[in-house]
Amino acid sequence: QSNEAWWKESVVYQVYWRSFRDTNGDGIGDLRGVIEKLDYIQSLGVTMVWVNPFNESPDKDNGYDVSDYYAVMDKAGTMADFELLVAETHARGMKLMMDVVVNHTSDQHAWFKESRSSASNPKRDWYIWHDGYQGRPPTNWRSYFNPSCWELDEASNQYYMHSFAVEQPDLNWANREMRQEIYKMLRFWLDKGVDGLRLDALALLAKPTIFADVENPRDIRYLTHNAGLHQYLQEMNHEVFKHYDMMTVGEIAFATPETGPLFVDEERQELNTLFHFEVADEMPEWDMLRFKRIQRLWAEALDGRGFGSQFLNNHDHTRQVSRYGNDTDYRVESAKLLGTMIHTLPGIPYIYQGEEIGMTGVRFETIGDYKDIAMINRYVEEVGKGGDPAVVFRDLQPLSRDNSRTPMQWNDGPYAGFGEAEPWLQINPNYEKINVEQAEKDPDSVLAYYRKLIALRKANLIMVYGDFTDISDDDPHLYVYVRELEGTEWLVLLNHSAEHRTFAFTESCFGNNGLSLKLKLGSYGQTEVYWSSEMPEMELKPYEARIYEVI
Ligand code: TEU
Ligand code: CA
Repeated sequence: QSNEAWWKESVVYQVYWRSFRDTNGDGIGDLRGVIEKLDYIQSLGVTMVWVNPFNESPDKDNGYDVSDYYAVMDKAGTMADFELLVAETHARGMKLMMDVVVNHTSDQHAWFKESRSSASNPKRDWYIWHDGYQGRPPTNWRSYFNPSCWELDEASNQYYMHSFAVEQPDLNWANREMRQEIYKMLRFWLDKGVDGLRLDALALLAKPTIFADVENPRDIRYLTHNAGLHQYLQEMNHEVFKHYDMMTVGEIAFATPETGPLFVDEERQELNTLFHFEVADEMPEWDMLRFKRIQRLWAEALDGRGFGSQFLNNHDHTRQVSRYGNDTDYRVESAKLLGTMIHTLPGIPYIYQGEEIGMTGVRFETIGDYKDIAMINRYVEEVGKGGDPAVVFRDLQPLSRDNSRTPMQWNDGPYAGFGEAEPWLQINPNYEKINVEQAEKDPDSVLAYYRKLIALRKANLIMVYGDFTDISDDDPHLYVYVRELEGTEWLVLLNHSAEHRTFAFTESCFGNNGLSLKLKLGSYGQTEVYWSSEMPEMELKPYEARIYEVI
């Protein structure tokens, strides 16, 4: 089964390059910094490196506002640096995934400048322009980052649509010519040797058919999953993807087990895989029963049809150990537990830089210390409506996107080894304890455990192709499941709590009376190897994770 489609067996490491390693002392990470650290990335055992957007950009939304799709932004480096990154990644047997933003551009993109130059410009229709309604914006729709998704252009007295910041006008995917330009751009990068595309904000490509007020503008779902979306993706596949040996992962907000398979069903020829956000966007804190239900429904929905993804954090969400684990008393233990879960559930696992050393979220002192445009705009909006600034600030801190964007902690020296200068975003003060150098020295570190976990997954296709059965029902702390492939069974036991917990096996767990378990990996580094069914219960320590083979 191996390599029938290599992408299914991927383990992806996400590099938020501006916070990874700064090599020229301007306080901002860069592509050369990624190259410098490729040996480290390779040492994790991952197969693919996803790099966040590095195209020319005024950087209002950290690169997600592209002003030139064919250029590399100065902060990131040069085209030669990028080409070297591709070559050096390949030289280490890994693949490179690029992040492409095709729902919108920057308002500084030449296309938008032309589009806004006059209502009769040929590129007018490349963006979404509408007349106002009785002196107000065309509809009451919100954007992700603002109270309205409409911005008035005074010169033409029309509004343009922006699903994100004002500086991120949405492209009009209904325009054929514009779509062809996007496909051409994708081919340009694929021809440079890019192996994978992470496609940003795809659920928003097709706009609502009717431009009218909605009853509840805050529930932003109306911006997503509109008619035409799947045609665009099929066309993109037909024009671009299917001509390359590549992997695609779509960022699909509000995908559900009902709609998700429509994107990744192999027969439909759209995308290889997707990110859904039923956890990261919609489950603010750990909720075991909810999480189990989400996993069960997605596994059923995708079974035999397509491949999903597993992640608990990325550059848009706070650190998983702070949000879904326990970053005080059990930081190391819970980081290992969450990692075990992500790498043993069905779907392609993603590691977000720093997760492998158990990096945590931060609390900066003032709003001025934050750079996240989503948080800042939200703060301005709430305070503008009369909210108490201190309260608004406190409420926004836990989920600020800057929690995950603080510089990578390489060592306990100046600037945590990130670079020679004050970084663009403050370093988490805990870098003196939590850093790569320390983790390298400690055989029980989260880092050492991640390496074993990834190696185990790569050596055992059951983790990729095995069926999934949850046998822990509605236990609120224990998550226990079986993966099964061609007669081989693996058992994963996870105790998501700060107490000792006992799991009682029932006969239905395995349907036979003899049960012998061979430990493949345990987060407490147990030495015992066999466990037998004569002990029908198993005790797990706080945040303990174990992976067994049933023999
Ligand atoms: O995020 C898009 C997004 O739609 C959200 O679902 C995201 O989960 C949200 O920001 C969480 O608070 C993508 C990028 O990942 C993000 O960094 C960009 O700001 C955004 O698109 C606009 O390009
Ligand atoms: Ca730099």
